[in-house]
Amino acid sequence: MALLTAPSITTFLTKTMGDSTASYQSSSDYSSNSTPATTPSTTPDFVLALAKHGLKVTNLNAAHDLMIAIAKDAGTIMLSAEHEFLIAAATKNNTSDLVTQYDSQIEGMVEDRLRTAFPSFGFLGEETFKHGTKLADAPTFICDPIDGTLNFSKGVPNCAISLALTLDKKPVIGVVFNPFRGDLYTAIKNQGAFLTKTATGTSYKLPLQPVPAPMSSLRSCLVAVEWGNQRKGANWDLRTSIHKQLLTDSEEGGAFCKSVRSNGSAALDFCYVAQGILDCFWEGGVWVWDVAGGWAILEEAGGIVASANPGDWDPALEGRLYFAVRHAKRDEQKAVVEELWGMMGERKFVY
Ligand code: LIP
Repeated sequence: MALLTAPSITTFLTKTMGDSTASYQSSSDYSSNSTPATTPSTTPDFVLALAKHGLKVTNLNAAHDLMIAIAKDAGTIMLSAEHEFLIAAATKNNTSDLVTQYDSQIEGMVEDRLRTAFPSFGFLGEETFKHGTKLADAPTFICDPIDGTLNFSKGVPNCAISLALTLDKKPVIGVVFNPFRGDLYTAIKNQGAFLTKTATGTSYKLPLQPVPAPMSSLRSCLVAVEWGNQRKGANWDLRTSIHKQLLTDSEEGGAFCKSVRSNGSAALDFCYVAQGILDCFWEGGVWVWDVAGGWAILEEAGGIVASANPGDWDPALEGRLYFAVRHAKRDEQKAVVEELWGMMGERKFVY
């Protein structure tokens, strides 16, 4: 397990990532028992993408540090939420789709601070999203002020603020913070992904198990699924039938996966897959703000994101169709995706 102390990460990044051509060296206080910390600082493509937008790695690092500071302040707001306002949560699409006054309060704070520091960047937030808005190629902050609002309103400690920065519609920074567990997940493209336990300040490089356990098939997987809040029609039939097929004993034609888990926060599901405590997460219907932060973290932790629907290995961030798979050998990741796609046959989510 790779372990860093919080100040070490900052030193590590600022020492080595001063400009877009800086080489990325392992810090002397980085202690890993199996994975070297030497990650290439930049790929040629990424250097070009940054240059196209007039950015340097130092700009990404500054955005990342600010996003962390903001996420921690959002966490303080979440921790101090008052019961009377939580139970007064309003409904959005239906009674299982909630919004509290804290969602709007946090998003307002996030937008103000990010726009002040990076006035030329775009901003897309769950609570202020206007239907039909499309993500631009320009640098854009994406914010889900509280992912897992239902959990939050009920006091289930599995919810988080999720922030991302996208470039060319791809997530390049992710910050996901669950203040109830003190779990801060962070990543910058080509700089690795980390889990910091804020109670102790100890940081771990993700995935926690750098040499991944074999993942021969869905049978070996603990699979994250969510139920969503659309509970009728073809999408619902497909969702529930796949959940059943995942669980069913192979003697009756199912995948007989270890089990399924529904955590109530897509952002955290992505982070748990990045961490390696869950093996994969199959989901259709959530939105770009639910997944953008976790996606950046998962990719930096060696995971992949395919589509929830068969055939698409390069799903759009805004496409609402995701199958996130943890760090593993490439052929094992591919086999698990294809096994699940095979279970779907001709059926597809339509969002
Ligand atoms: C929630 C998701 C969750 C999904 C819910 C909802 P919110 O996001 O993260 O996984 O099942 O339907 O969309 O609304 O709490 O930000």
